[in-house]
Amino acid sequence: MQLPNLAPIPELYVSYESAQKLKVEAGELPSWDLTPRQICDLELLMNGGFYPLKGFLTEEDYDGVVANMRLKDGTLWPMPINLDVSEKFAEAIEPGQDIALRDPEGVILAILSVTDKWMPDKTREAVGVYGADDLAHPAVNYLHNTAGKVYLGGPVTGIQQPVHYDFKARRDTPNELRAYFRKLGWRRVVAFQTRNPLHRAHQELTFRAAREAQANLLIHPVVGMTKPGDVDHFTRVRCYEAVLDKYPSATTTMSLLNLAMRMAGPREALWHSIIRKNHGCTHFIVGRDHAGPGKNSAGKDFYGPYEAQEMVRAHQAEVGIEMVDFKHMVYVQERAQYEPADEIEEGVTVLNISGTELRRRLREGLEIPEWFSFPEVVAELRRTSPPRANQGFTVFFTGFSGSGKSTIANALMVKLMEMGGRPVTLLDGDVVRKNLSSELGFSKEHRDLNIRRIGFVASEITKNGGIAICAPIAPYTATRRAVREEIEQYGAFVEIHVATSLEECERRDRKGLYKLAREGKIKEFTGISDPYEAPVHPELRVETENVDVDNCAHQVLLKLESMGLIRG
Ligand code: PPS
Repeated sequence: MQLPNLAPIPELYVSYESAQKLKVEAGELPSWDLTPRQICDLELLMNGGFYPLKGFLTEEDYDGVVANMRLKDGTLWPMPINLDVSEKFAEAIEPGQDIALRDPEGVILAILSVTDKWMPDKTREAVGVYGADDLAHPAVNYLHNTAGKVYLGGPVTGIQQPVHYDFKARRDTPNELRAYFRKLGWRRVVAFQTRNPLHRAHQELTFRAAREAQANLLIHPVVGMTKPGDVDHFTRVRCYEAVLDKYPSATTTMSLLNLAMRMAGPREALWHSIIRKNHGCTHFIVGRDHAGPGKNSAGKDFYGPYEAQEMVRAHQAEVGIEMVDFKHMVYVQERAQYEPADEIEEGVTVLNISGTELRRRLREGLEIPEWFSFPEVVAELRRTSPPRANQGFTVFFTGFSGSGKSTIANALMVKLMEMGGRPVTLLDGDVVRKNLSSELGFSKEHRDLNIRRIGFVASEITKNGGIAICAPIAPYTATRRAVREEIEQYGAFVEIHVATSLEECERRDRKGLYKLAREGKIKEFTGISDPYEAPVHPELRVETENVDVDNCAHQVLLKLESMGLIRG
C-alpha cells in the first residue's frame, strides 16, 4: 500500500476577504434555511470531507449515484448528497440562479449556484440506495416524510464553517487532521467509526486493529445525526473522553465528525471509507452490520451481516484505503480477557452483554460489570439515562372524536398525580385547539401541524423528566410516527389506541358533532368525511364498549408499570 498523500485536500471555501464581500452580496439573494442534515452535509462538502464533490449533486450525477454509485464522470460515490427543498421555495428558483444557504440563526454559510432543479423519484432512490422502499428504514422514512419534494444541485461556494459551540477543540477538518498526522509523522492511521459509547470490547478491537495494521489509531465518532434513539452525542463524547485516557496518547487520537448518517449499511460503509481517506487515514475498520438500520417492516435485517465488509473490500483499491475487518470480541471468563469470538475453543465461559441488554440494565438501574465497561463510562451513561421509573415519558392517546380519549386521559392524569413523583401535563385535543392551535382548521396540513405542536411540547416535557398525556385524534400514521421519533430521543412514547368503533362514537355523539357532520354542516369530519388510520402496533389498545373509564385508565397504568415507567 502506498504511503498517504497528506497534502491539503481541496476545500470549497473562498478567501476571508472574498467571503466578507460575498456575504454582503448574498444578502440580496433568495435564501434557504438549511435543515440539520443539510448543515452536516454542507460542512463536509465545504471542508473536503466529501471530496471530490464540489457541491450538491446535479441530476445526472444523482442518477448515476442512485443507479450504480458513480458520478457522471465515473467517479465512485455511493451516497446522494442533495439539497432538498419545498415545492413552494423551488417555484421561484431557476437554474442559473444563486441562492444563499443559511444556518438556523440566519448566518450565510455558502452560496449554491443552481444548475439543476428536479423532482426526484423517491421510490427509485429508496430502492437504489437503501435497498427497499420501506419506511422502517430511517433514511427512507426521512426521504418520504421529512425531505423536500424538489432537489437543487450545483456547485457550492463556501463562506464560513457552520458554528459549533460544543467540543470545539475536538472537531477537525480533513486538512487539520492531515496536518496533525504530518506533524506527528503518522504515515499509517486506522480510523474507527462509531455512533455508540465505547466499552472494553471496543477498546480491545481497536487495539488489535491498530496492531494488525501497524498503524496509529484515530477514534472518529459521528456527532452529526445518527440513528434515532441513539445515545446523544454530548453524553457519548464525555464517555469517549473517559475512555481515551486508557489508550496510549502517543499512538491514538480522537476527533469528532459532523456527519449525518443514513444507516445505509454497505453503501454507507463505502461512503465512510471515502470520508476517512479524505481525512488522511490509510486504514478503516468495518464491522459486522456496519451502519445497519435494524429490522425492516417484515422483522428481517435490511442487509446481510457481512455485506458492508464485502462492499468496502471490493472497492478499497479504488478508494485508496485498506479495510481492517472488525472482529466480534467476547470476554473469556477463565482468562479474564477479550478475544475474537471466532478464535475461542469450546468449553470456556464466554460472557457478552448485547446493546439491548445494556439498555435494559441502564433502564432498570441494574449492575453493569467492570469486565464489560469502564466505571467512568457507566457513571456517565447512568447520569443521562436514569432508570426508566425516574425518566419522563409521553402517553399518546389516539382515536375517533368521542371515543373516550379525553375522559380516560383525565382519569389517568389524576391517578398519576395521586402517585406523585413527576409533574403531569395533559394536552387534550380540545384544549390544545383552544390555546396552542387556535388558528388551525381540520385539513390534513393543519391536523399535522397541530399534532407536531403537541409532539414538540410533549417532547420538551419528556426531556425534562415530566409526564405528558396527549389526547388528540391524530388520524395519520406518519405524523404519529414522527412524533414518536421526536419523543423517543428523550423517553418512552406509549401509544394508546382508544379503539371505540365509529358506530359507537356516532351512537354516543356526546357533542352532537356527528349529526352535524352527517348533515354536511361540519366538513372534513374524521370517520365521516375524513380518514382515520388506526395504529397497527400501538403499545396498548383499549376497548371502551362495556368497560368503564376507571378500568380503561387502570389498563394504561398496568401497561406503564410493565414498561418500567412507574413503580408498582
Ligand atoms: S386532530 O385531527 O388530531 O388535529 O384533531 P384534534 O385536535 O384532536 O381535534 C379534534 C376535536 O375537534 C372537534 N372537531 C373535529 N374533529 C374531527 N374532525 C373535524 N372536522 C372536527 N371539527 C371539530 C372534535 O370535538 C374533536 O374533539 P374530541 O375530543 O376528539 O371529540
